Amino acid sequence: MTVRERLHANEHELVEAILFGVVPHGDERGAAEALAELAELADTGEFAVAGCMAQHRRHPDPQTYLGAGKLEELAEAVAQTGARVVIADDQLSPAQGRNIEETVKAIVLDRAELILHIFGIHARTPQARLQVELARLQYQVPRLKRMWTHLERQRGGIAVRGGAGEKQIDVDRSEIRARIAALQRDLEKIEGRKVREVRTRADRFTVALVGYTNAGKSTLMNRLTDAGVLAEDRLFSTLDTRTRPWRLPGGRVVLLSDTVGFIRKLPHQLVASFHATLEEALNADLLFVLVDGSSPHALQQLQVVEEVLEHLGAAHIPRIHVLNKADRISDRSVLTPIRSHGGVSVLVSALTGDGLPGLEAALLDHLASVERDVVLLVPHGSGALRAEVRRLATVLGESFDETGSAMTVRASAAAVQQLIAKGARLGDQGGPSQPD
Ligand SMILES: Nc1nc2c(ncn2[C@@H]2O[C@H](COP(=O)(O)OP(=O)(O)OP(=O)(O)O)[C@@H](O)[C@H]2O)c(=O)[nH]1
Ligand SMILES: [Mg+2]
Repeated sequence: MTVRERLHANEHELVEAILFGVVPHGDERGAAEALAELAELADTGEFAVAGCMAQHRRHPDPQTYLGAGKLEELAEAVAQTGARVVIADDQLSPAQGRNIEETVKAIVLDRAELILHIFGIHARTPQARLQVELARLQYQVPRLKRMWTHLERQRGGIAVRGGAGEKQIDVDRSEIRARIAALQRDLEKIEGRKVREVRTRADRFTVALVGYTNAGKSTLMNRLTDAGVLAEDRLFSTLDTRTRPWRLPGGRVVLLSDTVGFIRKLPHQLVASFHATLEEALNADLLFVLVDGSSPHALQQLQVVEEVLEHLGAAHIPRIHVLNKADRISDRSVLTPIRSHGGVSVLVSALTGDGLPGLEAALLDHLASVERDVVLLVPHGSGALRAEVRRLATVLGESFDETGSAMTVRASAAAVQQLIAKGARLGDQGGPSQPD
């Protein structure tokens, strides 16, 4: 049952929230885009949007984020609508948060806390749960406030610890620090296991699906493999990395990884604690950078994804741009700026399956450019080894003689080494060599 269903079952109304943000002068489109995305986040976080307010300024006010007049307007809107929550489009400093709360008399959340809240709702695996808890505590340490959870509305409480004495704050802070250390230890253990798991498949060509949240990564993963990953029209449905074999036409199997999506202004606490999850995917040999081609913000979203990839040290990994949701694009000329962004791009619909043969062909082309063709000799009676060759390499041809079979294959150096370790021998390009 989703949180929304659970709340409806409990007959709890959605909590009303007013959104606000600071945007540069003259950037009307930027303002509308920023607040539209924040509204989507608020919706995913189970809030009902009761109003939006953008202020054009060069920089947010260091003390109050909004200017004094705008802050009053926000307070009036809260009083008029009865909204219990206001949500800022940026991460607020602890002082900004406190000052707004005092004037506006509502619970103040910021973009980072809202995203952390959504991650909290969607975390399913033990690793994701620990990572979210770690990120939340790290966000909390300098603020010492109780964070928003969906239980909040049931208690009807205010998310701020009111009037905590200095002593209490010290106790809380040291408790939080101890919990952070414990979480880090637990996560290291899980990550150690994952690293070993990833190493065991180093000989397999791996493609990672990366992209803005809601671009359709999980839908494509489900189409291409039998992963059965949850895909839905909500932000951050996927919080962990899942890797599955993808069988290409011709029998070659590569691995496909689906992982957590990116977003503008991703809270740095989350990037830090999800580093291991992302790293697992970023060990890939090739990235499919998925873009929702039907979104009016496709180009900006692609730029955000590229920034995050660079930040994660993945700028060097070769990539193919996958422009998704082709079924929803009527005017394909809108894709020109994305296509001219560089590299190979393929238009697909993960929903209908349109364009997937083109994607497979682009992958095979890429494999042809990074792998080499060799002849592997496999003695008679080694059925398991032949099957392994088919899994790790693309078989281009095969001939037989009395010693065994000569398989002409296209494979990475790592895969060839692995196959030699398992008993294959390197032959001439011509065919089976004489036994020595
Ligand atoms: N029309 C259309 N909808 C699509 C297509 N691909 C995905 N979707 C829809 O887009 C929404 C998001 O899809 P997901 O696969 O969950 O997206 P994701 O990139 O995994 O998102 P997160 O895990 O939340 O980051 C779902 O409602 C999908 O049905 C497509 O090709 N066409
Ligand atoms: Mg997903």
